[in-house]
Amino acid sequence: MSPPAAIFESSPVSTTTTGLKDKLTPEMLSFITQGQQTRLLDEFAGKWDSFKFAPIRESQVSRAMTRRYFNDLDKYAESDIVIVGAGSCGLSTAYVLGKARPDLKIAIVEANVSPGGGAWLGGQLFSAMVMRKPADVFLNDLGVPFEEDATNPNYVVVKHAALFTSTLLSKVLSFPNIKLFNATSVEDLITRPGQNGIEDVRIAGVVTNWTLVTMHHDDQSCMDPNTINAPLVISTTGHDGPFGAFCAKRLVSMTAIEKLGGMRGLDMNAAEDAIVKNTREVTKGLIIGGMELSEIDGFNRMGPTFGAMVLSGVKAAEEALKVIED
Ligand code: 48N
Repeated sequence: MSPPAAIFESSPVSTTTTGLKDKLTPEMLSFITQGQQTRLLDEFAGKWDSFKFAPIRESQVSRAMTRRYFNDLDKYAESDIVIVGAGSCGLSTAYVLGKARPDLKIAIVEANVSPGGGAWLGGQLFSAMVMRKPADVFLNDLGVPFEEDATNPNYVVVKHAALFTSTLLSKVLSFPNIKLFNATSVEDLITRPGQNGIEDVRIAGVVTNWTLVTMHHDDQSCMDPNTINAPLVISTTGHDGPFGAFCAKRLVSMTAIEKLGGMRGLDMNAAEDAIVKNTREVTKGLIIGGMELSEIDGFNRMGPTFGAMVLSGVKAAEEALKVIED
């Protein structure tokens, strides 16, 4: 089927590429007919000699960045919810909460410059991401295309993990009530005394610092941290990496819980069900989800499958709404 001539009249393709019309497959064509076609080539083609950016003064760039950042620090110093860790579980939690409660101020604190945690690859160096059903429900809601596997109806495959993570990240960052503080670590928890001493301590926010400072407290003079007050913290800091399972480990070191359960060996079936079902408020004001939970409860790990991460995010959001409404 040759593409309708009208499309080529208006698109740059017709001015720069001859004979392409017959090469476009219907799928390639769909990118043009769905309004994906771009006029950028037309916009700039042939005009480079006279090209010039609008004038700027460097301080204007600096003020454009810093004014906004410090406004955000001021605004989110009192948040309704802090999510620690912008991996697949933390971002899924934020996505569900952002859609359910656009009135809540949600701060996400992520230690890495780049959020996304372990969800940029499907496993080892392989890009396809497997999610077991019913996690396909989350992918449909998010609008991420996936393939059914003809040989096995029990899972779906996203062609590249980065397609899932970048879509989730872009949706979360588009919510006006959610702010991501990346390259920033949670290095402690804000606490309030419980009725019976340390055992039922209430978590009331997080202590933060630039990640590079957090990683070098031992080899440079202490640089005091910053804080975010919030009645609810949701920790999804994963099971590995420089700060894996941070809040779980901090609860032990402050003797709010006796010891970690310690993550068990890999068992996909056992691990994914357990993590989704047990995502919960582990102590007043602190919900733990995702792989961090395996460290608390001693669950198995599931390896290269991500359905439990997104549905643990749904469960964490549901638990958060119960706490907020109580
Ligand atoms: O991706 P992760 O590590 O954690 P989850 O729970 O979102 O997803 C886990 C998943 O990627 C797997 O591990 C898969 C399913 N494999 C399982 C298996 O068996 O191996 O994201 C955690 C995020 C990271 O981006 C960290 O940088 C960040 O949390 N983080 C922190 N951010 C701020 N402050 C901290 N103290 C901190 N600690 C970790």
